[in-house]
Amino acid sequence: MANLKELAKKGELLSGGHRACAGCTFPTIIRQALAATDTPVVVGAATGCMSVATTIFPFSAWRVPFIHSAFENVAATISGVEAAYRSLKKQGKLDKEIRFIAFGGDGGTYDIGLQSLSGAMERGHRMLYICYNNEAYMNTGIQRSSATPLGAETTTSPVGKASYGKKQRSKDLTAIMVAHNIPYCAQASPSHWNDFVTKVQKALNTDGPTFINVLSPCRLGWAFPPEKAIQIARDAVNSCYWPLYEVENGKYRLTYKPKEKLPITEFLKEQTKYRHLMKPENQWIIEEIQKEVDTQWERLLKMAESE
Ligand SMILES: Cc1ncc(C[n+]2csc(CCOP(=O)(O)OP(=O)(O)O)c2C)c(N)n1
Repeated sequence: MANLKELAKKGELLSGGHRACAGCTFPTIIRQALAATDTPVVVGAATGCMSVATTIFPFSAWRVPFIHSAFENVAATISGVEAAYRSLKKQGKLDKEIRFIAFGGDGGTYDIGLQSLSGAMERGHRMLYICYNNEAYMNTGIQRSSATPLGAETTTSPVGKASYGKKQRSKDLTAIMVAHNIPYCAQASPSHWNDFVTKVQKALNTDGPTFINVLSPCRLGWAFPPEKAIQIARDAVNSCYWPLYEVENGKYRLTYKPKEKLPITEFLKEQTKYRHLMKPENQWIIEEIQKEVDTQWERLLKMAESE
């Protein structure tokens, strides 16, 4: 368990003055993740909103060493840095404890960077990969990704007479990462800071590859008033749309159980990308989404109970 007073004393490792939209959740995610570190860290980020908005040349909002890599290879970049670190340690040229974190958006993680992420995890580098998942390619204008949910409107899954938005469900990347048999894997949300910070601490203390998928509501692509960002993340968790759980050496554990499971409409209704679903002719899509959420939640409960 993280202690808020202790975390606050550490100071922030992401400065103000970056160019993220007001109400964007990734600055909160970065701050929470870096607050969890006790040793120096080296961070890499794939091309995407996070790298673009925090490192507009010649400035950087990062108060830690930072490497911007291409869209598809931040996991390879950071695994290379980690390998060099291990070599220097072995040669006796370095004795500091340093940790390595790679950040990627869902486009850079679920889609284009999946091969480099899979490779880094399989090779067993001691690094944490954090996917900040805003469920679309936001930096280039809200195109659908494989993390975009069923029925969501994006510029490449537009809503109109011939279309109700994205026709496919989102890929379950967390499950794909669990299938890599890495020692630590989790889902988190910035609305539950203690849960997230504790997960980052656990991941960084794990001697091996680790992965955390964090939901990152996007003010622009999901379209909600800036002040609602964290509430929307909380609704995602409380509707069980985005369950908080961890898988440690193959063992599933729910890290948060909502007292009252909200209906999925509570989460959907705040976002413009689902506005069309509120029409009677699209009611069936909401029912589909609810069914999928219920099925996945039941599955997760069973997985956690059977351990
Ligand atoms: C190989 C490659 N394809 C496409 C692009 C163009 N591009 C840059 S950022 C981006 C979208 C990033 O989306 P995501 O990873 O989800 O991050 P977000 O911007 O949503 O934070 C795209 C398509 C690129 N830089 N490299």
